[in-house]
Order: sequence, then structure tokens, then C-alpha cells
Amino acid sequence: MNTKFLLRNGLICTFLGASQVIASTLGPLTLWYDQPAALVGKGTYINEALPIGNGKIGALITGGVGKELLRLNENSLWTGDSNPTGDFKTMGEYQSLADLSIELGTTNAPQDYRRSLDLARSEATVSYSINGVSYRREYFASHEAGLLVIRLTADHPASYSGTVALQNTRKGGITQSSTDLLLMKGTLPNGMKYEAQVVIVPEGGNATAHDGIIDFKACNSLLLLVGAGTSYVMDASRKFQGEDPQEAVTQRLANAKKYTFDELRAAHEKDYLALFGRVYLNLGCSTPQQKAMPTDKRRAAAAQITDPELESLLFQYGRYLMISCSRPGGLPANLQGLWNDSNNPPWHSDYHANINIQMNYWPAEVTNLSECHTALFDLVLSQLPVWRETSKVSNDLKTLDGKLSIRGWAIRTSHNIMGGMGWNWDKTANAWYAQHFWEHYAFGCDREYLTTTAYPLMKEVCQYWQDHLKVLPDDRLVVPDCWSPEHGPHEDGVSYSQEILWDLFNNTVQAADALGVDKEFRDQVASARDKLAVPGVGSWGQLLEWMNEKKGDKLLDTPNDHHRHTSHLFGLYPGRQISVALTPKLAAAALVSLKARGDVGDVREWSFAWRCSLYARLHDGDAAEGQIRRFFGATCPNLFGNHPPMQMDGNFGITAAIAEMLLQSHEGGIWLLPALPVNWPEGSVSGLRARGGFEVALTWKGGVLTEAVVSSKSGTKSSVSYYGKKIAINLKTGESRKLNSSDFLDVAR
Ligand code: FUC
Repeated sequence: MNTKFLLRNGLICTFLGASQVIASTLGPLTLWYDQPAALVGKGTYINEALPIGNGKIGALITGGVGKELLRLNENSLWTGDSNPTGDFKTMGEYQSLADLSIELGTTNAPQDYRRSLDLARSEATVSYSINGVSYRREYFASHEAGLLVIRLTADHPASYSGTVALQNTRKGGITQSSTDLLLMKGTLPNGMKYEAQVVIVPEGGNATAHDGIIDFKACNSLLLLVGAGTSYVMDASRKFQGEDPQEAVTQRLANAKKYTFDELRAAHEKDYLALFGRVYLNLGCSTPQQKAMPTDKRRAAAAQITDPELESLLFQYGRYLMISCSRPGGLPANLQGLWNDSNNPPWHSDYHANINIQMNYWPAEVTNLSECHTALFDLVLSQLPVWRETSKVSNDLKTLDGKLSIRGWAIRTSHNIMGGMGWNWDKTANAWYAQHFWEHYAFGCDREYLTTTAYPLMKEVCQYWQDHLKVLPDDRLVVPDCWSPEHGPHEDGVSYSQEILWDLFNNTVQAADALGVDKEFRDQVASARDKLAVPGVGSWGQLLEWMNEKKGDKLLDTPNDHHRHTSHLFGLYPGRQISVALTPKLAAAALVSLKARGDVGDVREWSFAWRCSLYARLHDGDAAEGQIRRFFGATCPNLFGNHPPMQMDGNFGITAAIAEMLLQSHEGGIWLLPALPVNWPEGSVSGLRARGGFEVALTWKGGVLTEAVVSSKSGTKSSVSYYGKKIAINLKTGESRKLNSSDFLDVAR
């Protein structure tokens, strides 16, 4: 019998026996389509295929009827090396791994075709019927088992005959077959070994592997287990080269074969829901017409008119993608996550440090996936030995007295996973990375992590900047010769770099205070923070992007500049130097700049996501929600952000932005519903995190907060504000406080 129960955070679950969990929310969290993914552009399925991933291996599922094609990824499969020269040849590219195809030998047109991805279960499904036989395929990527799991079933016996093939997407390598197994392996020019294995378990009929394929005949059902690995290790002392992956992949498959599909699925769902189920979001109900549309049509309509259930699905999609492509112990999400389908992908599918990888991790803390954030820290820490050496020998990074750099490290705009870097220096990216280390502490309050990991890294980056800052005649400090990402001239004191350094210094002072260490160093950093040139306000009321509005006769800051980056607004978001409450003049100038940047011209999917958070920080919920609609207009049919081409950052950025509209905590306290748009009059959210170690649940009606529950995970004192009324809270670890509308009675909207 089915048992319904309410999960913590309001997810309604139905247990179908012990192994199957179906989680649903007020609006089902399912992307669905009435046809297979189509080939677009240069022969890519990336815009339409459905993504699954276990943090290490991923697949794009196309769902073809006569032929299922899955494009496989393994997130360490990179060409390139550690060479410090800083060019793309040595940085290399993130590779697609293999194509797994299942030929089903039918050319008949299907009926009732449906292809879907259920975010609440982390499972994709394809179903259709032909000549009275109903076919069903289920796919999931199990972090528990370390494998992809695929099952094909039908309601008539002996309905499956065909072949399975595994094709290397690059030249070289070999494919072998034996009994029930296909094995593809090869070695990249940099020495990295890679391997994929597919095991088939038929029920009824028979299956034989031969000549690099598996034939199956008259099977009732098929179970496919897919494993993959490379010899990469995140360890500079081993030159990032570890063991041949064969043994580990073989072992994972052997282990999984001991379990049934239902057992594997139950373990997968348990593991996934432990992360995904932490946050529940309801932004109100969509219309029956909206709900009836397949996702590709619906997201186009949502670019015009608010579709609240699709907006909450978009929020959860970012969380789904994060859990699927970024797990502790693994690599972080690159530009295409685990869903790159090319061997010379756009921007090398690299780690881009001037907005993109940072945006990938904006939702991690606030949407309660802080474990996923650790993949970024592990990568950065593993690269440091190489980055330090590179920085020491670079003539571009000389200290102000003209000597080669000794302390700390700097990075270029793009990097790989072996210490190698590509394009142009992004000198303050070191401090932007440091912000992520700090935020992990700010939300989680883990002193051990601050002591051993975050603070040493932040301190080292501060030391780099102590050696590199330029002193102006009036004693102000500026970052010399820097670039507002991909925009305008290289100048001293560009606002982007100044604001990032303010953030670094401010966070480091707070970190040293929290730990009670390094008094002298802490005071030096505090003094440097206070001497940093602060971005000015220009002639048309804008926040200046460069220190001087003009260069010679040329106006640098112009009101009709619609550049995609909003780098000079870093201090507003994700930084905290600029805020409505604490620096109202700078916040007003930031609003002028943001409006001028607009949402036409050189805007990309990630631009809308950033602008959404910026409006949220300016407490303009309607403008923020407008950016969500613009974001829908810049998505692919599978809801991936469409730069073009597909890029993951916008998906993560928009998830963080929606959280930022509902809850903020960057000004020393917790602010409830700071940017609620009129289009979300009624709703609720639970499981969002606030700095200081809090979890927050909120309910609102008629655009007004009706209840808030603030739970403390670390016993920190704080305050809760709602429309100007501030309530002090002093909870012990594990305690909660419920606030309802009467606590905020004198709040007038
Ligand atoms: C940044 C952006 C581009 C693109 C690239 C991957 O450099 O300016 O728009 O997103 O990263």
C-alpha cells in the first residue's frame, strides 16, 4: 500500500513499497516534452537533451524512438597540462567522453510519446507505444553506485531486440566486448587514461557482446549499467596523474550487479533527496493553460507572462544541476557542467574566473547545498602549488618595486584542472575565489574549516595584494593596471577590482576577529581596506566603472553602454560594500548604472541572472522578476541557459537570485522578503540558509509576510528585519523562533 507522508520542508512523498520514492510538490517538478530531442546547430543535442549526472559522470539523453543516443561525460577528461605559459594550446579543453547508442530497430511512429525529467526524483523517463505495446525507459545517475543506470521495459514480453554500441567521440582508443560487457578506453596526448564500460543485464531473451557491440534479442526488459573514469587525480604532487581507471570502474560495475534496479534506484533517491529535499519553494499557482504546455513551449511563454510554478521549477532546476554535477571529492561545475557534447567546446568548456565559475556557486550556500561548494574549494586548493610557481615567474605580476612576485598567487581568466591557464590575467580573481571560501564559513560557521582552510587561503591572497597595491599621492590604494572584465581599457583602480579587494580585506578582518588571531596583520588589512579608493559617482548619477569617467577626451562611462558584464556592481552583489541601508548614495548610483545597462544589446543568459540578484539587493522585486522572465527568453528548450550556446552559469545564477529575492543576510542580520514582486502575492519557502548559521522558512499572503521560522544551527546572535522593523534574536544551537504577522504589526507596505 502507498504511504503518504510529509518530508521536513513540506515535500509530499509517497512511498511505493520500500524502494520507490515519488516526491512531488505543489507544482510537479518535471520538465516534459512530447518529442525526442532534436539535433540543432552544428549537430548538437545540447539544447534539447535531458541532463542527468552523479557529480562525476553525466549524460545527455536524447530519447529517440528507433535509436536512443546518450552523450556521456566524465568531468576530469581534459586535454592540456600545467604549463605556465598561459595559452590555450597548453590549457587544453574539456572533452566529451563517448556516445552510447541503443538501436531498437523500429521505424514506426510512436503514440503518446513523452520524455521527461523529474527533479524531485532525479530521474528521466521516456515512454511511448507502438502497435499496442507500451514501452518505457528510465534513467538515473547514481552517486551512491558511481554509475549511470538505465532500464528499458515494455508491457508485452519479448519486445526488445537490437544493439548497444559505445563509441569514442575522439580518434584513437579501442572498444572491446566480452559476454555482457562493452569497454572503451584510450589515452589522451597528455597521458591521461580514460575508460567507459557498459554492462547489460537482459531479462528474458538473450544478449551477446561481440565485435564492439552487444546484440540483444526478444528481451522482456534490459538493464544497462554505465561506468567511467580517468587517471586524473586532484593532486599537484603527482602531476595530476593517478591510477589507470580500469580497476575502479570494473569494481563499481561488479558491486552494482549485486542489486536490482529498484534497489539501486531507492539508494539513489535517498542520497539525492537528502540534499534536494532541504529546500521547498512555492511561488503560487500557474494557470491550467500554462500547466498543460510542454516545457519547451511553456518556457517561451514564461518569457512574456509570469508562470509561478515554472519559476519555482527553474529555481529547483539550478539545485538539481548543482547536485548532479558538483559533489564533494569531485571536480566543480565548468562552463558546460557535465554536459559538454563537443571535443572543441565553446570557451574550451573551462573554468572562467571573471564571473562564470563564481556564478555557478552563488546558490550553493543560500539554497542549502553547501557540500556541493566544496568541489570548488578542492579544485582551487589542488591548483595552488602550480599557480604559486607560475605567479613567481611571471613578468606580468611584478610587485610595485619591480620584483618578481614572492607571496601568494594570481590567475588568468580561464584555467583547467592541472594548474594550466589560458587567456588574459584576471588579477583580482584570486580575491573573488577567496570570497567563496569565506562565504562557506559565513553561512556554516564551521570554525575548524575557517582555521584550517579558509583563513590561510584568504591571508595568502591578502599578502599578495599587500605586495601589489599602488599608493596614490593622496594615500589611497588602487589595484594597478586592471581590467573591468572584457570591457574598456586596462586602468588603475577599476571599480571591479577595488570592490573585490574591499570584500577580501573586509572578510579577512572578520575572519581574524572570529578566530582571535593575527592582531597586527588584521589591523594592517583593516587599514588597507579603509584606504582603498571607493568607486565614484559620475556625471549622470552612475556608479563609475573606471576611476576616471574620461580617458583623454573619451567618455568611458556612457548611459548607452549595454555591455553584458556588470562588474562595477560587484560591491552590490555578490559583494557587500554597497547596500541600500549602509551606503544609500552608492546604492542609488548602482541603480542608475544597472538601469542603463538595461536588458537589450550585449546581454547573455548569465547577465539576466546577475541583474536579477542586483535588483534584489536594491529591493526592487518587480524589476528582479522581470529579469527572470528575460532569463526564460534566453533558455534552450531543456531550460539550460543559452548564451548562446548552452552555458550552465545562468541556471545557477538565477537560482541564487530567486533566493536573494526572498531572503538576504549580507548586512549583519536577516532580512525577510526584501524583494517580493507583485506577481508572487502568495507563497512559501523553507530551508533557505542565512549567514550566521540559520535556516529560514517563510509564508506570505497578499504580498505580506504571515509567518517566519528562524532556526539556529550554531547559536549565533542576529536580528530579523521585515520592512524596517528589526527584531533581535538570540537562539541557542538547535533552537527555533517563530515570528508571525503580529510581530511585524506596525509594518506598512
Ligand atoms: C565570459 C563572458 C562571455 C562568456 C564567457 C564564457 O568571459 O564575457 O560572455 O560567458 O565568459
